[in-house]
Amino acid sequence: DGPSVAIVGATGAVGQEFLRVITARDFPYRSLRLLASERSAGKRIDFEGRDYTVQDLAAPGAFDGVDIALFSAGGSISRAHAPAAVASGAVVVDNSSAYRMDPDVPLVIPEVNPEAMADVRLGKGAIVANPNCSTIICLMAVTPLHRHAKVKRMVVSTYQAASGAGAAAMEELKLQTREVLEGKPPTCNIFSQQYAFNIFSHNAPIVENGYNEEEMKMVKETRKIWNDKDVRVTATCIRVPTMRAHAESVNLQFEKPLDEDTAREILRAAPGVTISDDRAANRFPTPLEVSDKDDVSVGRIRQDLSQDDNRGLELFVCGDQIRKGAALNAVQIAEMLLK
Ligand code: 2RA
Repeated sequence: DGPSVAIVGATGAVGQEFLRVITARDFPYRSLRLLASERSAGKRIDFEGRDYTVQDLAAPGAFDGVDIALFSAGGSISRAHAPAAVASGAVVVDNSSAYRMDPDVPLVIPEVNPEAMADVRLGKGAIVANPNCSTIICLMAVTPLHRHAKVKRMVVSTYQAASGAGAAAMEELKLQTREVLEGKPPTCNIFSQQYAFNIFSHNAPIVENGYNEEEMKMVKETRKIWNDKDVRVTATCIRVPTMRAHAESVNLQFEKPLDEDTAREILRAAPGVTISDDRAANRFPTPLEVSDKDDVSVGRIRQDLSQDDNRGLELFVCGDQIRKGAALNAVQIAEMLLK
């Protein structure tokens, strides 16, 4: 008697992770429908012992009877097809950026702002937006501290994995790494420059203020999720040659003093957060350590020595971009609909 679920983009990196997370969390779906653009329709996917054929999401009635539709197929697919799903009565959980800043669409991290989902319920078509992965990973660690001492300013530097650019980018990173080690010129199809043994400014387009779209997502989404239009946020997003987990250096300025021991206690109690902060062994969060894990990992917790009376804190956060940064967060939103 669970919900009928549709997955749009089941063949992509996040789509595949939707399926893994549904199994890992024993999500109680009554039926499952795999939808994709015509290009992928017809593909066969074996899931939980059943053989599914990916169907064309543009076909008439594609969303008939669907209670929850998980979308992760890019903004243009979401804009083209989410309204049809909503019209069929489905609650769409959209992993693209298409609707994140729409004032009528909740932008939700279940551990952070569940109240934003108050008006959403099964049977009444709606769209709920999944935040950008780097925003989710950052705010999972920072929000518990914000609730305690109110963040006045947040400065984030991200070190973003290949997975954020899709499965093909992950494959290209592996290919380039082999090529470079063999002294061959790197194959550059996804990015216009060598990625292996290199880092570069995030590939998102630069906007009129000189920031890129990835950085502006961090700024705008943080303000919407915290419902705080005044908090000062700035970011620099960098693509680094890791596979599927993002790392982020976060500098915080608080309205009220917050000492590092109190911060550590707050983070220890925070849902979905693991502390990895071993100064003696010099061991702190790493992308490899959090890969395929649900929790974000936080360390390098220390007072910001450039700020007065304990109003500044430094953190280093790592989180799996495909999992908590996308698929897990979306399935957790779906779980909220079952309560
Ligand atoms: C990235 N956040 O990591 C983007 C993907 N959604 O490139």
